[in-house]
Amino acid sequence: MNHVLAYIGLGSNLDNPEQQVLTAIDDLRATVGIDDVKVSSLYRTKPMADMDQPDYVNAVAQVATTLAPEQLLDECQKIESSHDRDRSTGRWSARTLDLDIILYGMETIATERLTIPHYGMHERNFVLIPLAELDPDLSLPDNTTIQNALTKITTEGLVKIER
Ligand code: A4P
Ligand code: MG
Repeated sequence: MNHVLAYIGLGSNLDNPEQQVLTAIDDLRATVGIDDVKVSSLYRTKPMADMDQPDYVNAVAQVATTLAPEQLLDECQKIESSHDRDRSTGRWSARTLDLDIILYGMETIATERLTIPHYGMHERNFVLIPLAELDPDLSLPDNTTIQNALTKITTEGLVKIER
């Protein structure tokens, strides 16, 4: 079967965020239909929009998958649930684990459940910097490149976690 390279953004700011992200990576590796996983460095980041919540740990995983986009989303949401993600607390609230599909090959998707590329990727240094680490030559579906996107952001609020 053909594999698609997809990129998944991981984020956590509750209940030992670093551990949440590391175990979520193990969960991705254990998922049927995800056959290869490469992970960026982990970064400690300030909450967007100066929200009054704990710092996040963010990373990006590159996955080679045979899953269709909505199937991949199903698997990501199962992993979030297994990390006791509380969905009743509203958008942008603190969370144990958030998995966002950033890119799915070169596809552009706009359905009720999925917007790909992820709507916030171009403004988020904690997405762009790990993406560039995984593939510095990455082309984006809008015919721009990761290198071009990087010229538009700063490293403010972002610190690499040395491991
Ligand atoms: N959905 C649509 N497109 C996608 C996609 N590409 N990937 C839908 C994943 N899901 C997608 O998501 C709500 C719905 O989005 C899903 O049911 C799915 O059908 P959610 O994870 O339940 O809600 P959310 O994460 O609270 O909302 P949202 O808008 O995804 O928030 P973000 O953009 O994830 O932002 N600060 C730092 N430093 N680091 C962070 O990671 N994250 C957030 C949340 C806020 N501040 C942050 C960070
Ligand atoms: Mg989300």
